[in-house]
Amino acid sequence: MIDLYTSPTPNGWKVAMMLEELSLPYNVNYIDLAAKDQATPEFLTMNPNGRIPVIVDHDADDLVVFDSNAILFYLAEKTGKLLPKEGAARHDVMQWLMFQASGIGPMQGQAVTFERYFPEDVPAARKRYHNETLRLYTVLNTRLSDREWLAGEFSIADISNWSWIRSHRWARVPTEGLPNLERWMDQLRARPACERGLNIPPSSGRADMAKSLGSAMTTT
Ligand SMILES: N[C@@H](CCC(=O)N[C@@H](CS)C(=O)NCC(=O)O)C(=O)O
Repeated sequence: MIDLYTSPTPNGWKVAMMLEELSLPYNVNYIDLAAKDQATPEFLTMNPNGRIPVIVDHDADDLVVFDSNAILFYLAEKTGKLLPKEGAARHDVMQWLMFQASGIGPMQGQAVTFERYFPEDVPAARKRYHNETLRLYTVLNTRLSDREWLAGEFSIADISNWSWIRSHRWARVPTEGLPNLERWMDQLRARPACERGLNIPPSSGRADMAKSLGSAMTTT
């Protein structure tokens, strides 16, 4: 059994979607970010970075793994699914996974911060993060022009990137004019396991999204 410590946020949904895709049994432990559950001494022993998501795998000597992409990688390795076992295909998935971790996550997170939460309006910062996020979307749109998924078969790279890009409106970054990206998003939306993962833990809606994406200001 796996314990998942999470909240209704893009990084949290990644892991819930993965667990649903893999049909692995797991318990959901809701972490209230507004109440700072992620800053308690108990939580910090699991993740010294004080961020969700975290898993504890009780079938692997209570192994603790934090950071959403590290968790996706761990679960893919554990099950032998959604990541090729070797060769060029494996590196292909890993590079698009890292594209999310080092590009989409930080840039889109900052775009949301400067669009919606920063105490002052800083037009240069808003422009910078908007343009960079859009540029990254354009890279994905080109990548998807001749393939169904980002890297070979459906993989952890698709889950990771989509979990953020599906919230593009909250960042006020458009996807109009990026037809391959929109087609890919529709494919992900049509997967029942991904749909289930997006409701774990249940969200009270826009307010949760606001809190979680706002908090990305201090993260990624
Ligand atoms: N690189 C980390 C980032 C995790 C992260 O930023 N989590 C946010 C929610 S999406 C969080 O826990 N924020 C709480 C806070 O800022 O205090 C990952 O991918 O897991």
